Amino acid sequence: MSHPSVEKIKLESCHLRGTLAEGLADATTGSLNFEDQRTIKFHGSYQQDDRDLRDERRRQKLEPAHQFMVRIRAPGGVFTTEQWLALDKVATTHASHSLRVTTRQTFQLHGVLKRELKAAMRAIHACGLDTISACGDVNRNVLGASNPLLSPLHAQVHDWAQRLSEYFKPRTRAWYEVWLDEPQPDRIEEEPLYGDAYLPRKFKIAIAVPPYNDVDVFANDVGLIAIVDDAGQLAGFNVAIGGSMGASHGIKAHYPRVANAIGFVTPEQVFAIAQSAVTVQRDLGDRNDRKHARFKYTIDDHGSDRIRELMEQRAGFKLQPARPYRFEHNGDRFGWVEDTGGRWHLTLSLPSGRIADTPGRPLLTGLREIARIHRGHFRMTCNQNVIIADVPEDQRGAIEALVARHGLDSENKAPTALARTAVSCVALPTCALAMAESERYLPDFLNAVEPLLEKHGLKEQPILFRMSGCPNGCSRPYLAEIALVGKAPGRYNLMLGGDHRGMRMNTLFLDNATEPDILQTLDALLGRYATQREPGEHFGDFLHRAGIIALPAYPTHVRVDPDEAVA
Ligand code: SRM
Ligand code: SF4
Repeated sequence: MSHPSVEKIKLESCHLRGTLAEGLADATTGSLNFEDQRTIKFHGSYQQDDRDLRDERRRQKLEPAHQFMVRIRAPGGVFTTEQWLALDKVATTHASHSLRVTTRQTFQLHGVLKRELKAAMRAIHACGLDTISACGDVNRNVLGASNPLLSPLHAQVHDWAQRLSEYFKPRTRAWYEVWLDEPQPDRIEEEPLYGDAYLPRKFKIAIAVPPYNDVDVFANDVGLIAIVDDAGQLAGFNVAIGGSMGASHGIKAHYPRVANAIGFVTPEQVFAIAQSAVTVQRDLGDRNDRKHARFKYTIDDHGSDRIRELMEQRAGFKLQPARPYRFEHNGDRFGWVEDTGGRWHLTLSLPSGRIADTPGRPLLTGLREIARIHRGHFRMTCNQNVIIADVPEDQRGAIEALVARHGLDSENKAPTALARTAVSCVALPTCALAMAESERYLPDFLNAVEPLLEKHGLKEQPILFRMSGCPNGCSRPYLAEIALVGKAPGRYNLMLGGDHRGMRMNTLFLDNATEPDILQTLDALLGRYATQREPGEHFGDFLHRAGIIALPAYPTHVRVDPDEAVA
């Protein structure tokens, strides 16, 4: 039986209601029907199955072990301690006893059974959160710099992330009806911004505060780069468009792309310019081919200048020339830092963002204990880490004691700088698209690469490593200095030469490689880097200067020079 297209499903879903309420109530299966599996994404949830159990269940003629992933909407990635405890409760009552910090600064819960979904959603709502448009063809979780050192500006950026998220939230009441039993209105509401078919594809917005690009602003459909005036006040934002990581192995027409800066807007112009980008994409984006439907392809098909003109027409003003800025790096800074107001912030590196209790590592329990005494906030970072934020001086000791007791700083003490900053996507066993392991393979790979870094005296050298289980690029691997992109079980594409600021994409170096091949290659290259690098030179930059790799041949603008201030 052929299935209807996603466009048809959206149009016929009555603004994302579909038959979800009935499907959830059907106790004869743990699954939803095909259409509702698409519709539920807009509600922040994916139907999945445990891929470790797939073959065995098939042999036993059982339906797959259906379960749901739930993603929280958390613009700017800030949670109160009450919210932390509430999500912990959801994880331990309705899900797989883990909270997973994502590369977009929020939490995912895995393993929620269909019969538990409603209770989980209601508990999430009860603590002041929701999962509305955390997934689906709409604007997703808006990212905001998590750098607590720049507190006044951070607070403003967090506010912008909240407001943009709210502004682009669909108007449909479907989420409230399905999960909270709100009665359906007599007349279905309008969707003035999105229309009945919503967007052709997902849409992502991020706000960075130079000199830190911890949100990887150039990986977003719209990136806003905060520009500060001479008095330290927010002057406005440079606007970059068309970033996205998704690609396909062996298909040149599907490529990752870094966003290109098209100009500068004042704070008063932000909504208008962001809305113009969303509506240009809504109207011009490809609705026939989902693999060609992201804003980057609309931009490349029509030309960036034409898209800028259209955006200006719709916004009703001309963009000013982009202003200079400089990024130092796109990572997190671990350990304690004091902000300008005298409060303390502790950044803890987490293993692929996974917060669970495993033998000898009670991370979920430890962070729960901290949430019970902590008087500030928790901030998630886009590198899958957590900041215990806004700690008064007199509470540092108590928090430190809990950190030590539960081994929460073991990742901070990882033997190499590369391990501390490594990012890997979820992949198996929950991700339906995974071609190879990622999160579960990361510890083994880090152990294997550590002796090489030690041998070449590079244990403390910051080298950005990222791994994804398939070319969709959820860990933003194409921006890493070294990346593994899964191709098949135990096989990866080795990508090399991104920069440490999230401004230059890497290049395919080894295709379909096994771990021994990858380690042998890295051994040789790290050896050359150790002996031939210039003072302060990063690994990715060295690979380019030494002529070991060239820029990727993507048909897009690529930032050639990482020192270049404005594209
Ligand atoms: Fe992603 C699909 C996990 C960030 C590009 N992503 C998926 C799905 C839902 C698989 C699926 O469609 O069945 C994964 C669920 C796995 C699981 O079991 O949990 C998944 N993506 C994730 C997370 C959890 C990765 C992580 O380890 O943290 C991140 C959740 C972010 C969030 O909280 O919203 C996540 N995904 C990203 C990013 C990074 C970013 O946004 O900064 C990207 C690259 C940027 C981009 O959008 O291009 C990304 N995910 C994709 C794509 C490729 C999209 C494309 O345009 O080609 C897919 C596949 C798709 O949409 O068809 C995908
Ligand atoms: Fe799944 Fe691929 Fe995303 Fe990893 S990169 S979570 S394997 S879709």
